[in-house]
Amino acid sequence: MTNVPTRADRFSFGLWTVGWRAQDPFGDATRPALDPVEAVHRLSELGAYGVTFHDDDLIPFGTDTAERDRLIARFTSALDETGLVVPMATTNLFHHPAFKEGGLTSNDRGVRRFALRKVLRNVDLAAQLGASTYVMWGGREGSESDGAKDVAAALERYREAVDLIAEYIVDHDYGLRLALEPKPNEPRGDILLPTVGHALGFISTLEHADMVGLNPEVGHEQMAGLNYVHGIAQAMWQGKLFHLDLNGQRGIKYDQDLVFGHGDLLNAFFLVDLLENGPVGGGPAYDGPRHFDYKPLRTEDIDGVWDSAAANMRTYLLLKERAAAFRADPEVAEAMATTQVRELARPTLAEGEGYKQLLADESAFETFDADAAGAQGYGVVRLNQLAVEHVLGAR
Ligand code: ASC
Ligand code: MN
Ligand code: MN
Ligand code: MN
Repeated sequence: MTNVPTRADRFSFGLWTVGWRAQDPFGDATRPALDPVEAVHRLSELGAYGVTFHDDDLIPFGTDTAERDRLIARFTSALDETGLVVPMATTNLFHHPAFKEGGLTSNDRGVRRFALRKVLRNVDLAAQLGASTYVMWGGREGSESDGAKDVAAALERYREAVDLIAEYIVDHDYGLRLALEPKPNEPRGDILLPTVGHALGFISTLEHADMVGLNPEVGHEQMAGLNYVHGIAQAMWQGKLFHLDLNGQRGIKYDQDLVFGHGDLLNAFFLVDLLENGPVGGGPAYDGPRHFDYKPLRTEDIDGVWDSAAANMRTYLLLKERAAAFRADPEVAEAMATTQVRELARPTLAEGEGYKQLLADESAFETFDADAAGAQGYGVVRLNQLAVEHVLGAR
């Protein structure tokens, strides 16, 4: 059977995804705790190549050093036994009550210093386990009242923190890159760096901007009503798509963390097409891990957890196959020609042309037939319908 995941597909999962016990604000956990060692073995059997973690997923908050070493050792053994790798790690700066007013941008300076130390400690572990990306998701960096948070000062502290972590990585020659993960809200009423665009703007202010990029999550952009494919396309264009969190979300509501493709399926199709095949006008495809950050539904037992993990990968591979068929379809090529989508890759100015030549070109303005341009059809609906039909397996 095709569409069976292999290591070459580079699928990875957070320990916190399959390990989520499904506690929510209205009810208790519905599943028992999952041993990270078992998660590694099961993910490996399902065809994943990597596993990622928050420090606290692997080493519960407050664990003493001897026990910490033991937990790391048995996790490392599981990695060795299965061949699974750790492409990415991150810090939990959101669970403990100490972080209720923020981590790296808490109003309390002691909390900020503690948060920094917690990050640096886990950066050491990430490097030790061979990770190449370190994610920073600031779930508690934000506020509920505009009176109780000085956003400019908070961004200064955020910048100070990211600069320090980057400097630490450079000094230790860890080869890690930092990836900021935007989210508009939840758990805070409003979170700092709420979207891909905000985060890109922030990165441009950093001392080590070259080693800081993004980890955009499907649902997080969609919670802000934004088009994830557009965000990813811009991140790729700016060389900032260091990593990504694949999942599903249905509209502007709480963070659903559904299985990939179980939200906006057509957007997921165009996403996989972009990641796998690159922009239609040319340019590189995405070459990082295909990482899932989803939560198995609260209705599921442990079998349902593994079914949902497999569903993420299978859906991705099916969409990859559909995207390849879409790109190879002569009727799609014809429809694309009508939309002129590939014509956009051609520079607006000719080689060596400047505004003087543009002003001298009467065909650009004086004799340009704007009415004819306004009357032409682009055939976008036909192209989109062909995409729908490929997704539905009708072509
Ligand atoms: C992360 C990350 C998230 C959150 C969330 C925690 O590291 O990428 O989206 O933490 O999954 O529940
Ligand atoms: Mn999410
Ligand atoms: Mn995420
Ligand atoms: Mn999440």
